[in-house]
Amino acid sequence: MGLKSLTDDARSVARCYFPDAREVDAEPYGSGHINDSFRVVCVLDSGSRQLLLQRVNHSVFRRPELVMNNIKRVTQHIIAKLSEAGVVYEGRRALRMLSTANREPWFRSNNGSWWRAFDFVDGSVMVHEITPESVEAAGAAYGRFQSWLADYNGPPIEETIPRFHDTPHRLQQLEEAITDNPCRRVDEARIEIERVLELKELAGALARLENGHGLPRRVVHNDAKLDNVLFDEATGAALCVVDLDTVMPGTILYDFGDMVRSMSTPTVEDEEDFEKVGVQDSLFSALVRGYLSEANAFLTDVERNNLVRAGQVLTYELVIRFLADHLRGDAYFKVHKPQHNLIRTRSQLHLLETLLDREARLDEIVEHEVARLH
Ligand code: GN1
Ligand code: MG
Repeated sequence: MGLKSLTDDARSVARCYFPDAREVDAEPYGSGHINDSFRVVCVLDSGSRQLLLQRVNHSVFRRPELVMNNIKRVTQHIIAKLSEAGVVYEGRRALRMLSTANREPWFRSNNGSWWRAFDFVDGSVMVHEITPESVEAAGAAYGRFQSWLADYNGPPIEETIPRFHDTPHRLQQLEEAITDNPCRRVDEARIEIERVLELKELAGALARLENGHGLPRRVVHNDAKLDNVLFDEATGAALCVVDLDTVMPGTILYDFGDMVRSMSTPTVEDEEDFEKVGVQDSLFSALVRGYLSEANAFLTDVERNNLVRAGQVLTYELVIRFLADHLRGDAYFKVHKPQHNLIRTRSQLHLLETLLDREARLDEIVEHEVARLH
């Protein structure tokens, strides 16, 4: 469906939340690869109300109702934590999911689409520029999010996408795509395929820690990138973590690894000038500092000692996923230009090479930042 008619749909879905709205306006919002998001303004008699309205991609999230339940449980837990800490909830430190006028937690349209709405966080912006300041603030925001959830003991948080960060499984799916070669794209990706297969050992690194070394399973975000943090437009402070669809049981290393992947290089995920792509000490140390400022208190040694490894594995995993999707004809990630997933693969592979080459230095940075806290 075209973006225009989808935006029209968003406008009419908003009326299921606010049937009395005098006016409804909607515009596409954000740059997610999976769901479709809209910023909606509803003009009501009592004033304007801004919403973040999203159509959930239900071929990715096959049980949207479980996703919404998870989000509800997690956000309620966080709001309770804030109130324990004496913070009056004013809608900016955690998302608040809205019910439809019929008191349903989501809206299912006649064509089978799933929609849900949140209050738009007032005065919030996304920050796309990767600087030591933005990265340190985002690292702290994810650390805080995890620490709030460290004692979560409410109703179960379901695994909504099975084996989401199971890297060996992702590798197996890639190998199948190489064998099937459904779009005849294997040849153009030969060099990348060869390198990914050479690095195979890396795939099982986190799974080995979970099985033999007591790596704890917790409730984690699972998509911890800079774009999923909202910042205060006025002060630049990180307000809250969003995009909670993949909040599921997992290890904190999934989140920290994704932070390294998305915030330790100043470049975007699909940077085509590969020479610019690579981990920078100043960004990496800012990230570790921000994250540990909130997370150090609850981390175990096995978690703390594998932060660098996590960055390598999660970057490797995304290389695998982008490459597999390229070979399968771009069925999963939204693409905006020819070979987009191959470009993403190459860019992330460049980053991975630097994370591998500079491992000893990155471990030193972690040690240094841990020592500063004692
Ligand atoms: C997807 O939807 P978005 O853009 O926040 C993907 C993540 C990837 C990310 C890469 C459900 O997240 O796993 O790390 O793209 N989400 C899903 O940018 O697959
Ligand atoms: Mg996401």
